[in-house]
Parts: sequence; C-alpha cells; structure tokens
Amino acid sequence: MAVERTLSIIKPDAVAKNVIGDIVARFEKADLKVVAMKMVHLSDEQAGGFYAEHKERPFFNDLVSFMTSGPVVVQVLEGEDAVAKNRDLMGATNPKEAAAGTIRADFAQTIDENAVHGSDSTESAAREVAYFFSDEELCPRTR
Ligand code: RTP
Ligand code: MG
Repeated sequence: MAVERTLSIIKPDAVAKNVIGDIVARFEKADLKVVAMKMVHLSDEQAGGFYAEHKERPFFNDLVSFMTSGPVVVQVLEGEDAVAKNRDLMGATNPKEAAAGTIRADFAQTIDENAVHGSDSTESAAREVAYFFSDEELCPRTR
C-alpha cells in the first residue's frame, strides 16, 4: 500500500460540540499523521467552490449554509492508504447508517450535519489539499 495524503474537515457541528480533539485522536490512533492544519470560518465562495461538484444537487444551498455556519478545522492527513482509511474512520455519509464506532456514528445525528469531510479518491485529495493549502504549508514528518 502506498503512503497517501487526504483532506479532512472537522465540520461546524463538531467544532461547536467541542470534539476537535476527540476526532483528531481517532486519526492519530489509526496512524494517520497531521501534516497541515488550520481553523477557518469559510465564506460562501470558499464553501461553494469546495463543494462545486454538488452545485446542481438539491442539498447544495443547505450544505453551503451549514459549512459557513461556524469555523471548521481543515487538515491534511498522511499515511498508508490514507484516503480509504479516513473514509472508514468517518463512516457512512448518513450517521444513521454509519457503522458503530465510526466518527459519524459517535459525533453526528443527521446527514446534513455529519461532523467530518474526507476526500473520496486520491484525485479529489490532490485537488482538495491544493484548494486549502500551499506547498509551503504542508509539513513533511521527518521524525
Ligand atoms: P463529504 O464530501 O462531506 O465528506 O461527505 P460524503 O463524501 O460522505 O458525501 P457527499 O455525497 O460528497 O455529500 C457531501 C455532503 O452533502 C450533504 N448531503 N446531503 N440530504 C442529502 O441527501 C445529502 N446528501 C449529501 C452531506 O452533509 C454530505 O456530507
Ligand atoms: Mg464527498
């Protein structure tokens, strides 16, 4: 398996619940390393641009409203098979269908406010990492 990078966002609902540390701990326990991290209150333009693939979907406006409703924590996670591993840790999009012990099962209640985002492919990851971080902001781990 290859070492990959993936983009993770701790969404406004989870930040409001004060569970940033609990969620980051899940990543660290699974051997994913944080190589970039920032807190940001997204603008409509930033959130809409990030979720541009969903522009025509009926939930797009609600999604942008939610993602701009409070600050988020944006991270780049690095590790073996990071994209799929992060998606496994997150659980299904709808928390009601998420496997027990996943982040969405434990920290979210509804599909609209589901605690975390994670890139869904290595191609999405490359695009999403570059959307939020410059090369200089990525901190390779040397120890
Ligand atoms: P994300 O992009 O946030 O990691 O979530 P995901 O891949 O699991 O789901 P995706 O299909 O990319 O949808 C993005 C976000 O839009 C909201 N959504 N609502 N009401 C609905 O049917 C619906 N479907 C999706 C969710 O908040 C989802 O995380
Ligand atoms: Mg998605």
